[in-house]
Amino acid sequence: MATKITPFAISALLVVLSGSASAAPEGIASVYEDSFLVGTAIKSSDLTGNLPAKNSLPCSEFNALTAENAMKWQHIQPAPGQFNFAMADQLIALAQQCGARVIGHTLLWHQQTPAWVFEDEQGNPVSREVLLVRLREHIHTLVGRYKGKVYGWDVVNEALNEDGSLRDTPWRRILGDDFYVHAFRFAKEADPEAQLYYNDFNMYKPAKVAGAVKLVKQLGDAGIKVDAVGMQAHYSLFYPSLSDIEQSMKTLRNAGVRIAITELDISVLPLPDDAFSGADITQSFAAHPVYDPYVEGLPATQQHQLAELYQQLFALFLKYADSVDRVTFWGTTDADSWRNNWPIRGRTDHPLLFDRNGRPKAAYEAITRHID
Ligand code: 9MR
Repeated sequence: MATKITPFAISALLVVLSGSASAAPEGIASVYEDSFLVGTAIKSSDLTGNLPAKNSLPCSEFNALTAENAMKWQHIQPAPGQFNFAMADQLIALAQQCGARVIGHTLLWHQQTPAWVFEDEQGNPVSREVLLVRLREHIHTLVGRYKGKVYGWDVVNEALNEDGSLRDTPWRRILGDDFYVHAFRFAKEADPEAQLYYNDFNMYKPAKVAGAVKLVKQLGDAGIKVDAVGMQAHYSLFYPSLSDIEQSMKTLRNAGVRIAITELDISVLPLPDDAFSGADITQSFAAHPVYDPYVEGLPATQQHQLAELYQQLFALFLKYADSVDRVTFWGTTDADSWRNNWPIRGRTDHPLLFDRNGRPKAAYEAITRHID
């Protein structure tokens, strides 16, 4: 692969070396613009008051924006028929201001979906017919409102178990094993031009990625094209191995499936359990100082390890650039990251490219300095 040193990469390096807090004139997205989009997740507090300024990091560094929470069912339709688009509208406005694409997240998920969706007035499970009507209305209303404005939707999120089988959720229990086909069909009806994605964590596991390929094929048989499979990429300094990630990317590419890295972050903190992995928000462990060693800041050794791992990951993404459409970080600064609260609440993690003061870290330098 050709080495590319852009003027921006050099100026980014100078910014880092000089310790300047100012954002580079062009962002990381411009470094990779010939290969894939580079995005970030926007937290809800950035969508409630004044929008982040044009020269703020989310705007100046990235060219794809995902709402971290604002488009989830519980925010969009907290009660039957009561739609709340305030934050989602702000996301669209922010993306327009920044010249970025909007990624919609997410239409069907077993988390962050209010209980009423699955229940009748007595609290009993609704029928398949009723749930289909609710799903259709939700998707048509949301996707229809942003038709032509949202570039692509995470239509179905985290529907698979680790062994690649379908997860047991109210969606599946009530609608049956083809529940996800309906979600994709409704999204396609509502905006035929929007890209449609299947998104999941731990996709570096061969069995899980095989489950995703199967799902994409079944959707294909139903006449629905899945534009990309989202590998969430909630990683750690301690897992997964690069070769496992590459193996999964190869599996997707060989199956003719395009790839989006949708929720990238790398925790630097000790794992509470050797067998621990993933992003299942129901997992949680008790706090203990031994699991929270970098409260005062990330020591140089770990800073370097993080930078090296990011560099290796981006080299891998470039190697598969013909199949990778986008790489989205799950947040912009370490202060905002969900990893500070998962799987142990209240820790000080350092998983992203910008520190708690919005200053670029060595990891930023490593992936913007040169790409090869
Ligand atoms: O980062 C999100 C966090 O703020 C929310 O509390 C949580 C529950 O809605 O969701 C987090 O984002 C998740 C994403 O929507 C789907 N994949 C796993 C992410 C991390 O849990």
